Amino acid sequence: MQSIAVSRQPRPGRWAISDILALYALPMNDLLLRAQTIHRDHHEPNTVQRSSLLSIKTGACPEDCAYCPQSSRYTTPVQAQPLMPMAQVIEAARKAKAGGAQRFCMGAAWRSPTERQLDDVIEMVQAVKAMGLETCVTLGMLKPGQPERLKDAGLDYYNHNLDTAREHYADIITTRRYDDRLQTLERVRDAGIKVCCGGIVGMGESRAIRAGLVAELANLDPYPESVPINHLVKVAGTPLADTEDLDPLEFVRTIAVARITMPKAVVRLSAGRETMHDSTQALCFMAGANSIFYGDQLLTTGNPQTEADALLFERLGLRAPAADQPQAAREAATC
Ligand code: SAM
Ligand code: DTB
Ligand code: SF4
Repeated sequence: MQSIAVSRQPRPGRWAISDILALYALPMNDLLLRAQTIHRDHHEPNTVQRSSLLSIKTGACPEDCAYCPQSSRYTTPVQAQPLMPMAQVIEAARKAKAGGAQRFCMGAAWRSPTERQLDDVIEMVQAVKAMGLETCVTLGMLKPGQPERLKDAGLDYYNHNLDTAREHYADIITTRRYDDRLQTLERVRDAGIKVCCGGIVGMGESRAIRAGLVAELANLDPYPESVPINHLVKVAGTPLADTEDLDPLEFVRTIAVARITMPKAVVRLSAGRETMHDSTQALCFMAGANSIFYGDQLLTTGNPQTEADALLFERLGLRAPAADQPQAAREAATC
């Protein structure tokens, strides 16, 4: 019994779920002030980093993630597509760059890539990197040696989400374990690739589960450089298609709590913006979000039109950052 109690105590300087729940419970104005103050201590204010997404291999995924339209277990509007030819990837990256994206993220609906599949992705990473874009891929679980191959190809970020709290994981995904995810994250970190890791809210979870997800992320040592907070995109045919709506202010609170617990991370307001009111997005930026997915498409679902985003940024006085780095990191680099 004692060892269980001890293992639940956070190490010094780490976040207890009770501390995170206390943040969630603050009056909204106090929470936003605290998040915005921390944000300004570590980041250039009024700037938003932009990443574009491309699904390079779509659907027919053997995993059973209850939120995902790409799982082969569910009948959804997604049409499976094999690995995209290189020329199409380059064209998409060219368009993304011309549209103002700083990073190009390529996603594949795999449980785990084979060496042969990785060969193809490596060529894509090299080509996109050579275009002067930052590179990110999300390919599922990686075996030993695979992160090193991606690092050698010039990969900047690997996206691999924890998605929810450990205790909620088996309700959402049964085909892999939480520790499998953590193992890939450790391999990516050890290879010297920057970590992009976040989760999804609005899957019918309790606030305690949301706090548990944030605690897992914030207690990674070090915590991720990039933290995507996705709002569930409800897709017909998936088990979560009819999930009750999350209060938008609870989503804003989640962004604020991520900002406070991971001060230097770039917090991305990720999936779910297409149906999100502009005012909610504005509150998310006030709460410390400083990145978005930019472009009309996420992987298989829609995202706001780039023109609509440009207009929203103009209304909010937001601009692209001078460099895709937290201010503290830039200052350290120039000292
Ligand atoms: N198969 C790889 C994996 O699972 O890591 C990479 C692609 S997977 C689609 C990347 C991430 O997309 C998931 O971890 C999840 O966070 C997010 N995602 C998938 N479907 C979503 C949905 N309907 N709403 C919000 N986020 C979603
Ligand atoms: C992340 O955290 N969100 C992105 C990206 N990483 C790969 C994916 C969102 C997917 C939303 C559903 C879809 O378009 O298929
Ligand atoms: Fe497959 Fe990734 Fe979708 Fe899960 S989230 S079903 S692993 S593509």
